[in-house]
Amino acid sequence: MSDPILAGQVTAAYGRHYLVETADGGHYACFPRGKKSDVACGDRVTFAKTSEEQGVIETVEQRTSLFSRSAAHRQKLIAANVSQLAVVVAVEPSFSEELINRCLVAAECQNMRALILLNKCDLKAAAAAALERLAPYTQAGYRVIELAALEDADVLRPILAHQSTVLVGQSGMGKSTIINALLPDARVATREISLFLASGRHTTTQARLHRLDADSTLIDCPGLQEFGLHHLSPQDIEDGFVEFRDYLGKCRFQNCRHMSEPGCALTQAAADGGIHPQRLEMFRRIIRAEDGR
Ligand SMILES: Nc1nc2c(ncn2[C@@H]2O[C@H](COP(=O)(O)OP(=O)(O)O)[C@@H](O)[C@H]2O)c(=O)[nH]1
Ligand SMILES: [Mg+2]
Ligand SMILES: [Zn+2]
Repeated sequence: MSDPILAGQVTAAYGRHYLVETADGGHYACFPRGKKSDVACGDRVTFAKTSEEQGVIETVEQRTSLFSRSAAHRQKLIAANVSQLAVVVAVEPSFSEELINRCLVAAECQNMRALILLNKCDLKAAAAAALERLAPYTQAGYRVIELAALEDADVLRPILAHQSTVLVGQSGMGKSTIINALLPDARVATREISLFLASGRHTTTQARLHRLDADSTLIDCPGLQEFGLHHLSPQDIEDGFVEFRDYLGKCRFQNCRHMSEPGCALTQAAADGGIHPQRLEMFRRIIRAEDGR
């Protein structure tokens, strides 16, 4: 007799192992069939149940979104079926603005909502300066939420309600503190899952889906230092800077790359205040970096 086929959602990704949760609360350690692994945390899959606790992933359902980055010219899947990106930065230590911009572009290209969480606002002496650094994003229309997760993360609950959110950031910004504040049992659960999937090998999960309530989920992934966008075209990157959309198509040259061409509508908008000059500078930096591809 062939193995029964079950349906479920990937709630943890660890190398080529995935934890799949079924609607009745069952958990299975699953491998994808074949060598190629194109499954992400949050994916809805079908799998053949090969033993009491194991399965082989057969199909991945069509995704509503796929949040991903490139590394070493390979696309790395981070989270599937997410509606919202939350980028965590902190008052201290200093954060990378390039990383913020790259994450926002990746989210926009998947039609996700995006917002920025400024953590450690209890460090009052430095908080104002950190908030000031985020002015370009506020001007572009992104919400910036101030919080001190070590004290309280409840300010996030209404923002996370009815959404599937992926939480990203450099390490040290307070992602784990946020998860633990929202989900006190998360640390224990993550350790158990690592053991289950790795059969005792010492390592951490790549991404983990937490359920906040019946219709809100939060996908947590390890700290990111780099966020490659090789999988996107220059056109995608341009579209990923939302506030540029009002000006695109208005440059003197139809094929304007918005670098130093005369009559560039974006350059003009940055001079007039319609676009924050730092966002245009960041766009140019990303295009130059990714164009060497
Ligand atoms: N002052 C302050 N420190 C915090 C806050 N949130 C996290 N931290 C500290 O920042 C450090 C990194 O936090 P962690 O959650 O491990 O960051 P992660 O690497 O993003 O998971 C730890 O020492 C935390 O105690 C906060 O709201 N205020
Ligand atoms: Mg952490
Ligand atoms: Zn232009």
